[in-house]
Amino acid sequence: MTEITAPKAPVTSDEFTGEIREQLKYTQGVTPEQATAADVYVAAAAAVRRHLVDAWMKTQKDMVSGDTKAVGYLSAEFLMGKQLSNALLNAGLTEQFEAAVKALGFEPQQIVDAEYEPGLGNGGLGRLAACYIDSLASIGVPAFGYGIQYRYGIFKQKFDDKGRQIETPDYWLANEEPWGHIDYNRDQRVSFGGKVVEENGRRVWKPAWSVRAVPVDYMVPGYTSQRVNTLRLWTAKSYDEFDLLTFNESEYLDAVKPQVAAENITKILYPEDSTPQGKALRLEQQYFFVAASIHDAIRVFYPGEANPDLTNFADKIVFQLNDTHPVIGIPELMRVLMDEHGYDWDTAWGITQKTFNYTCHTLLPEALEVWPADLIGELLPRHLEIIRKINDQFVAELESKNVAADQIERMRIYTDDERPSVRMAFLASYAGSYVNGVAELHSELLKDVTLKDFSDVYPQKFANVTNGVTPRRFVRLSNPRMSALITEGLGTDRWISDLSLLKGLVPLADDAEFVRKFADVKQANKDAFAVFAKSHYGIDLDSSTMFNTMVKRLHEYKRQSLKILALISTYADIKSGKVNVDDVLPRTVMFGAKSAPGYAMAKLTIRLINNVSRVVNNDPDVKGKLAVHMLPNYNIEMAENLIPATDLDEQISQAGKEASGTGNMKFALNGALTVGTLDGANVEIRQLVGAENFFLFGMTVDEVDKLYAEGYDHGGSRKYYEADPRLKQAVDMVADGTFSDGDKDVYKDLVNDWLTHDYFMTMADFGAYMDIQAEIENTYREPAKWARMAVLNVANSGYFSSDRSIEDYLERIWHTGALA
Ligand code: NTF
Repeated sequence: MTEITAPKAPVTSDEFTGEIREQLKYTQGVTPEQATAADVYVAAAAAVRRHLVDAWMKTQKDMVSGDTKAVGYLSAEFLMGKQLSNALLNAGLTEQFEAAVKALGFEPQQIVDAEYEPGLGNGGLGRLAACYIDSLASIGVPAFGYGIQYRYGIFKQKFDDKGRQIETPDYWLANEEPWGHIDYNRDQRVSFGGKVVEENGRRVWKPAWSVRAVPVDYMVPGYTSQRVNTLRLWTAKSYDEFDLLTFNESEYLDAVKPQVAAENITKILYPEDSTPQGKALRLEQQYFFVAASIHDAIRVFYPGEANPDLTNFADKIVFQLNDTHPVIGIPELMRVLMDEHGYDWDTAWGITQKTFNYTCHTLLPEALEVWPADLIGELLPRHLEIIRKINDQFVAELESKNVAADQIERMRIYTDDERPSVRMAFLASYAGSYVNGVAELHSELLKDVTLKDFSDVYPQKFANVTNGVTPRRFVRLSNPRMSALITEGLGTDRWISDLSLLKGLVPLADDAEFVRKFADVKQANKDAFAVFAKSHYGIDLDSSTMFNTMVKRLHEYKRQSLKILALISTYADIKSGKVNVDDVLPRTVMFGAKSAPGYAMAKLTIRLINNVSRVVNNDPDVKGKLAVHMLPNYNIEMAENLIPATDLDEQISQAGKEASGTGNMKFALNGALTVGTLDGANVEIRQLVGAENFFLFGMTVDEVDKLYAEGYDHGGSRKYYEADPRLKQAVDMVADGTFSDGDKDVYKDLVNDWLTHDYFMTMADFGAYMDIQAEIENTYREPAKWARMAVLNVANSGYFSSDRSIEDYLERIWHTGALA
């Protein structure tokens, strides 16, 4: 008997059909005969939402009246993905939905496809936030996700006829969006600019302009927890205040200008990943959503109180700062407590310190935000004063601890040089209670390198929480075939809410029948992806070949160029007859990657991949052996389809650069094997799945450091190029125009970088990478062995559930738990 714990349907299929019909008629005003798939999608979304409302209201009530501290997850990005299937799963209505839409004359997939994916994030950081609010709700922790409802999400990616990335706007709100509920009655005023004056011995901020922050609420249903939390995304609206003077002069368009400017604040998601742009509008966005959220939390937790006692604020809610983007919330809470509620500095400081914690998501120094002080001063003059005072207090504290003068200088939050600036990561590290990294290696490197000065002085603040991914979306929903097999193998579906139960699959790795079924599932997923790729991208995939995938943002440190050079080398070997074409393991290599629009080297790499793809795929000599595809517009939907269909996943960043990675976890959980370096969470994945079930290659962090010390990035790479004929040939082919119709100029910046700087050591790791590929091919030639390894990857990856990550946050950082 298989134990089924999945949510039970609250209504029958007929009843749910009736509810959808009602929505069609009374909300949308269409008859079932008139209804399109888009109509049915909106109606189904509204119908499932109704089933979540009671739990949503109860959760809010219990959160405010109970004594369980809530979590406010402050994040500039929430990369949610489509909502319908997840809402149906958690409401227990999946089968009823399928029956209902069939009764209305549609296929379920048509309705799911009618939803437009919201892309309110760049990559891992935003997707992690989405996984975390799913887990908070599923564990039953009262929580708010607080962020921004951008009107334009991450750009849509296309390629032109030369293979270059073209960005087009993502106007995701062009059609009805049934999930977000805009609540004009819970708005907040957010002000900017102006000056600070002295009034009765107090500093008083006289802002120059204000924006109306209006919340758009999304339900975040927990899986089997009966809890529904809130994702509150703020949108900027102008106040209805015309500049009458101008208006009287009948300069109507001038009079509405400030209004238009106000609404620009939440217009667009900045498309840089890991390398923030210090633009004023970005600081406006950050302050806008954080200020609105802090005021909102006070409104929620002290309802109707004109003079609330905020000394217990940190017992009501703890704010997690998702990277540096929301760090301006620290001086904002200080300001609110002092200027709006009359607390003295020390009281305000005590509350603020207890309220905030900071998660760092990077190791790249350039990704730690630093704002010019004059920009902050112009936009938020009172905040700059507070930041400077925090800095003074900090410096005094360091002096009292006898920290050396040069170390204090390095640690300053406010740099007192000719162009003073504010280091947001340092502000967060000093002002918050905890600082955490996102994988064990990353947290160690934060302590030893990136934030070493801080960990030396405040060692007790530093913690690790290894990232995780939600098993609902990234296993149960994205891989139904494997999910059914897991449930069959374990005799229960409880693994969906307790992923550690996957361990129970370990013995089944030696059960030939189970392993065969597992391999069949993978094959079925590959076949399904081939159909998906044909309909979405118009490409033909041969699902009898190995599916080898590299999907993530395009960044030099992630080293897509290492993969493409290896491919070129293999291609050249087949062409030259150096390897017998019959000995080549047939492979389909798929890339998916967006580049920041202004990141020239990344864009050039995309162009190269597209052109290698063009040359290889059109060459009859390698047909059936090697195919390369750059799939356009990598997004959550593609991930959900491609990851379950992948045999081999690439996690080949230079050691010491990828903070964690979360794609790596999704692949392991879906039975792909990983080829990877000892970087980020790869280290923990390998430990857990077993070194024998992971294809490790490349230099370690220490070896990388040693090479830098030897001056590698000042000409050291050339030696590797000269010494390895395979590498030399691959680089030469890029240089000689093989992938640019003979034009030697196209890739010269890439080639030049490889041979002179190669900061991320692609050349130095190339040999090891080629060697491991040979081992991978030998293993893949033994299907039963490969499938067994894949089963063991799944069985031992339960640790990478975001439920476990949230439990770690609760225990190590937030010190709170689920509602009773
Ligand atoms: C990213 N950081 C890291 O690059 C990934 O390794 C990590 O898995 C995710 O965060 C989630 O923790 C960023 O995107 C940023 F912006 F912080 F650089």
